[in-house]
Amino acid sequence: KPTSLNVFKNWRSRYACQRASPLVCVNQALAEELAVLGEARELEGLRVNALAYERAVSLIKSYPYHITQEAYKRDLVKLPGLGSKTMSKIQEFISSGSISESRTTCESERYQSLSLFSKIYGIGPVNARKLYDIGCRGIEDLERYYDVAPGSTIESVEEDLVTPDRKKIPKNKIPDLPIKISLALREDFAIPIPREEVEEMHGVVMHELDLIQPGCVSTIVGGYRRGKPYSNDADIVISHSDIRNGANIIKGLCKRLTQRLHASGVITHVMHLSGFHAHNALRTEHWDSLEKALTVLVLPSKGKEKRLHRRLDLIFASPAAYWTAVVGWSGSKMFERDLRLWAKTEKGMKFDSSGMTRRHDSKLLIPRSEEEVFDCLGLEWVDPTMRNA
Ligand code: TTP
Ligand code: MN
Ligand code: MN
Ligand code: MN
Repeated sequence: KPTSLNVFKNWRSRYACQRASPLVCVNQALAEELAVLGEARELEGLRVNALAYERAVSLIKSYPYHITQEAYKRDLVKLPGLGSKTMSKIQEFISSGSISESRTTCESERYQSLSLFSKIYGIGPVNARKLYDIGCRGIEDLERYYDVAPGSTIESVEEDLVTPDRKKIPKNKIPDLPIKISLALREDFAIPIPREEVEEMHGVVMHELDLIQPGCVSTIVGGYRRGKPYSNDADIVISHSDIRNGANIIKGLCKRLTQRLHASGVITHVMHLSGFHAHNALRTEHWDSLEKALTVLVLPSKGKEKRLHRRLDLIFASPAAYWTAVVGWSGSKMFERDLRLWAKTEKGMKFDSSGMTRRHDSKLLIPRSEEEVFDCLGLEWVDPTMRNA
């Protein structure tokens, strides 16, 4: 069904968290063409330039009309945050239907390699460039460099977290564990996960959790919640219904559930388990203090159907942090970035997945619903399916 234009009424707003951003927008081809330039800058370590393009993409995603010369002159020139570089690229797209720099970029070997490498979980732009500089071009080169054959068995867990009796491996001996796992399982990971399968993953996880701790509550977050028909992983935020004692109940539950699912063979690999130590390589701006497990799961087979390895992220929050965790993990990345920026610059508050605090007196605000998170931040409600900024 067509979305009412009224949903998009805030398209002029500076912050992505004030705007409606659908999964697929009216000017999708332009958005994708600009996104290439943003990604290329990011891969080259030009964060500020990348952000300018990412912001432009995000603004275009919220703009409800087809971008023509007329619309450009009437509306785009007045938008905050569209710089002259971006504007000339948009001009070029309006007159020719593509952006020449985006085309050249897509064809360049360097972009193709860096882009491919950075899609491996655990490889960021810095790492990708290092690999390129020592001569790596394709996935086979990475397999050689990291000494992983496709489908090979990788020591599946971090240290003694899941197999307590195993001899403790010093951390510096396995710095590339997530990368090795991602390489070994890349053929499975390349196949996107349909919504029904995300729901099945959620069902299996919550069934097991209920056996060790009844009364838990959960929300599937991430791209699934934003309406993506296919996801790269399943992200689940979990808490407990006991508002008074939930924080104690949740403590340590992430590790217990992960151990249990690993023991029963549902979780095959653990890339990261938080609360103990954090892999610097995996640190992102998103880091929060919640307990989480970044894992790989294989669903029990139905009949003779072979199930694929799937990425599964479990995030545990106390009842007080549940709704900020749900908002903080629903994304998109740009929506989250502007949520934090909005909270800080416009409201004198600090927002992250683990809570909202008023900065002048450090008071922690405890929302009882997702709507209350938006209320506390002085934001109009944005439906999760409109957070694809
Ligand atoms: P992801 O699972 O990495 O991404 P996604 O769910 O949006 O899309 P897909 O899995 O299909 O590729 O992250 C889950 C959410 O966590 C994401 O929607 C936003 C948030 N997040 C950040 O804000 N910053 C980050 O660096 C990461 C990794 C996630
Ligand atoms: Mn990466
Ligand atoms: Mn996800
Ligand atoms: Mn995820």
